[in-house]
Amino acid sequence: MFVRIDHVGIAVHDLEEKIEFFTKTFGLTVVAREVNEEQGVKEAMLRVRDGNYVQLLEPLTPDSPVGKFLARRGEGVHHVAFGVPDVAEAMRVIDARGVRLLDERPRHGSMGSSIAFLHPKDVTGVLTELVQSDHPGRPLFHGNNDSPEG
Ligand code: CMX
Ligand code: CO
Repeated sequence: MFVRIDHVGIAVHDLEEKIEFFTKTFGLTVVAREVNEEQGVKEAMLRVRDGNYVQLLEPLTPDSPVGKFLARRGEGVHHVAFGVPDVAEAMRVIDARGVRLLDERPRHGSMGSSIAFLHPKDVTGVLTELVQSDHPGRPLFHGNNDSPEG
């Protein structure tokens, strides 16, 4: 059901400062910036290659998911996001396998994607995000050898 690692979400106090660090140190490029009120974040997507990103997340408020995480643990990896062809279908299957979904239905994610989160306690402590995207810069599969047909 997972077709790629779409992004690693990193919680930061100061988005501008950390964008500067990641672009200067690793040569990554910012491909999208967004304020997502529903998720309580100001964020930037930095491209590793098409379909694979680093997502930098600054909380909009201290009581948002990322705000609470920063207060408890400080800056660091907040979640891992996997690309799926159909997020609603993946949610249905995963729910049936007994993993708690944090979203009842897909929500709006970066670059026009549809996303849903799984409870970290049910995924060995890793907050897990599912991402469905038809963005041209986010191919479902990489190369011929990666295609589902083999
Ligand atoms: N990764 C792993 N564990 C986490 C976690 C994270 N990111 N955030 C919280 N937890 C753990 C805490 O450590 C805590 O564990 P203990 O009870 O063992 O101490 C437990 O979950 C509860 O923590 P909390 O601070 O009380 O947080 P809440 O239960 O209120 O919320 C969670 C936790 C995961 C349900 C909430 O953060 C959530 O709904 N997240 C999904 C939405 C989200 O994170 N959006 C921002 C990103 C948006 C994007 O990627 O686009
Ligand atoms: Co994310």
